Amino acid sequence: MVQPCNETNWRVLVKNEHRKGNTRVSYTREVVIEVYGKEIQFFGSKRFKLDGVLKNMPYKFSNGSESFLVRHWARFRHLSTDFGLEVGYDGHHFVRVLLPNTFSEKVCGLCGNMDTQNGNDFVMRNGTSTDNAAHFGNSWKIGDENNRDVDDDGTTVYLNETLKEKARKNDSCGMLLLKDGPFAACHGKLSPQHLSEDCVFEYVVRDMDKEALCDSLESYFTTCSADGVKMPTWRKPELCPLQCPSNSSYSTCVPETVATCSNSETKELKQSTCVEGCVCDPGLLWDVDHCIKEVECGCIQDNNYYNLNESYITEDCSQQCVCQTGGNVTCVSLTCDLNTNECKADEHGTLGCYPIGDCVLSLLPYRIQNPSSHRPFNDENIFVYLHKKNAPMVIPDICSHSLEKYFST
Ligand SMILES: [Ca+2]
Repeated sequence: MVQPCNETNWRVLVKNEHRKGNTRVSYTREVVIEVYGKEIQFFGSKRFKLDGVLKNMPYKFSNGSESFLVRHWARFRHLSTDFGLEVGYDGHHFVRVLLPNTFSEKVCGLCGNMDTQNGNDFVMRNGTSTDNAAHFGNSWKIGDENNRDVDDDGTTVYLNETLKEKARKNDSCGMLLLKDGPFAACHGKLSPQHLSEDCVFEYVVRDMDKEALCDSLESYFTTCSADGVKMPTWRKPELCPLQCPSNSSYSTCVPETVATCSNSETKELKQSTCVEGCVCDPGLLWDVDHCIKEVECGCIQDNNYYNLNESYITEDCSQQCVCQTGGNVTCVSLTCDLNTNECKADEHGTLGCYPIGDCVLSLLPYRIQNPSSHRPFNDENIFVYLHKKNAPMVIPDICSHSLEKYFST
């Protein structure tokens, strides 16, 4: 999505998916940020992954002058680095990347070159320009072979004219253009013309799903807010209401410095822009997605945040700890013999002590269901079979890796 053109020290990637059976629109389901040799993954969860390990927010990384902070900011999972890169993801569809002006013309990718000129952003990975959006997008595609290219046959999607007219009405996408509407204050900063047509397209293509309209209006509002534009609320009880948890209320401007359990961490942040979201009643602290009293705050240990009563294993698997009231942590020693075990995260990101080499090969005179873990061995009635040690032979606990790596051919 965004990366420096001539350096490889950081980049922002997105993974998209189709939803509700509609293959004409894609949504961002995951954002991956690579910085300082670390990989930060944001997805629908309230937690995030750091190098594959699930962690709570806030999380602070610090190594000499290199630092970044991962935390919740209103609806956003938010990353900010010491060099000014900021990435926000709402866990649903909206991603934003903010960079200081010093990066102007120095970034490449789907977001363009940040030189304030609109017409020159379709530069492909190989450095050549194109006017074909599919070619442009496909050139920046990475990852496995299953990520198929977008068709570039040049055909335009046919949209029903009656529905387009409906989508353009003042109570729908047309609201973006209203000179006396809720978004008017931003018109001078960011022209709504193009975005309102995108809104019409999205709304119709997504079968007049109200969520499509809300996504578009919300995107314009969020982008303008990031630019420092103050606007009245555009939400109404019948139009994209934002439900706030108990003891909190909706605000068009939740500041970056909102009070949380780890307030000391956020004090050093600059108070610049705001995002819409929920703010706690006086005296309460924002904790991920609800408001709590100070006594309900969790614990900060080695830059990690743990919720009250949360039990966890330390990063080296040497201790099992529990976070208790007042930020107190009590631990017991954990035996993880690293000669026969490894301290690692499983596929869900949960840290644990797992036996090394717990997979064994067996020769069996019969076939077991899972086709990926067995293969005929010379005599067709003998099968080679890869399974977990001590797993029952009837419904086997299959090893995740491929059988093929055990054979040289
Ligand atoms: Ca540009």
